[in-house]
Amino acid sequence: PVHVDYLVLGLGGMGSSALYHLARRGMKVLGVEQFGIAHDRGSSHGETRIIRKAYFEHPDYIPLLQRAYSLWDELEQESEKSLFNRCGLVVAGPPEGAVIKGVHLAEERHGVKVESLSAADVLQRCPGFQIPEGFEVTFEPEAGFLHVEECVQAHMDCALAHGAQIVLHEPIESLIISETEIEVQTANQHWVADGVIVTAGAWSSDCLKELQLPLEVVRKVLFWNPVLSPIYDLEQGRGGFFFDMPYGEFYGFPSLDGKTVKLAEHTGGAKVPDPTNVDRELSESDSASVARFIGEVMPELAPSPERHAVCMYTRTPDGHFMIDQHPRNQRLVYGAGFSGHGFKFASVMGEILADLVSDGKTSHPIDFLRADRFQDESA
Ligand code: PYC
Repeated sequence: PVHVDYLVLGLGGMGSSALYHLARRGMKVLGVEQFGIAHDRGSSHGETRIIRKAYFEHPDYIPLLQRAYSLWDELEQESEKSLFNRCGLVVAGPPEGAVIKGVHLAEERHGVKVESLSAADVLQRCPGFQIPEGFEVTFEPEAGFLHVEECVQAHMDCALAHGAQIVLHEPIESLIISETEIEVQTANQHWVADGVIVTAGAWSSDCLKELQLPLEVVRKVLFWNPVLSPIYDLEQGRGGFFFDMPYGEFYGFPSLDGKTVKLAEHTGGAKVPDPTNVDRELSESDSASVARFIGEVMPELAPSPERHAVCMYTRTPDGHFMIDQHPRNQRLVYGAGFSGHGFKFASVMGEILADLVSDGKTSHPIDFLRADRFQDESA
């Protein structure tokens, strides 16, 4: 086998960032990807991803988000690309629901800037939305969206500029982990590495079979529906939105092209037995819940999509990420189970994974994301 210092397996949102962070520290690193750069086969495609700090999932994510914001800014400067649009985010739901309560917890614990919108504010801030009876509406002005493929491309471009090497279109066949080194085999290559980062998204369980990670991959459909008026346009000052409805959570973005709005259901999704062969065709039942949401909340949007894309969520049992090191070899590091809300963290996750593989530790507060929380449950 050919010796390499560091390998990063999987160059999507998280892997491209890990590659960049190792390369910018002057480490010798090789990235391996089974598809191309910024591909549309995994979980880092579809034009846009929400970024926000009023993190209703758990307040412990907020310190990581503070760093993620700084690193996205740095990446914009280094790549000279526009990656982050701070258009703001409307979050609406029942005041006693986990989403609205979580937004207020973020405000209280970490001072995240959030405005509570009155009915009159709603008309001004988010016209074109019919707010369900009894809902509370908040607006986070520093939230927005990331251009997802451009972010992956920027991390890759900057990683290559710092000397990273890459091998594309090379699926991993096996990973052999001993206490001192890690062997990686593909159809054409055999490497032995001092440290390996696994950021394989929906393929993480396959890649790390012996760890039996408690991950479930689900199919998610993203929709672009035609607008009936310019009311949702980014150019008109509109932001993103996230609604906690009684039948699911729905989110979307302002219209970037003046013709369509991208939106999707965050909850639900059919289990994917084989991520390489996920069904990418649209069936009638795929759009039913989004059409219902549009009918109830977004009267200026057509209920049938003009186009769609299929991506995957890799979910953990509690919906929180899994960042850890292999119990037999701490130099095998993985970031997995981003559960459909991870992309905004890619900038800081790359830094954390690079810390773990090169130093064996990180100063970032990630204990709540370690894998042993699942062992504790079954003990
Ligand atoms: O992270 O805000 C988010 C999000 C919403 C839907 C999917 N991810």
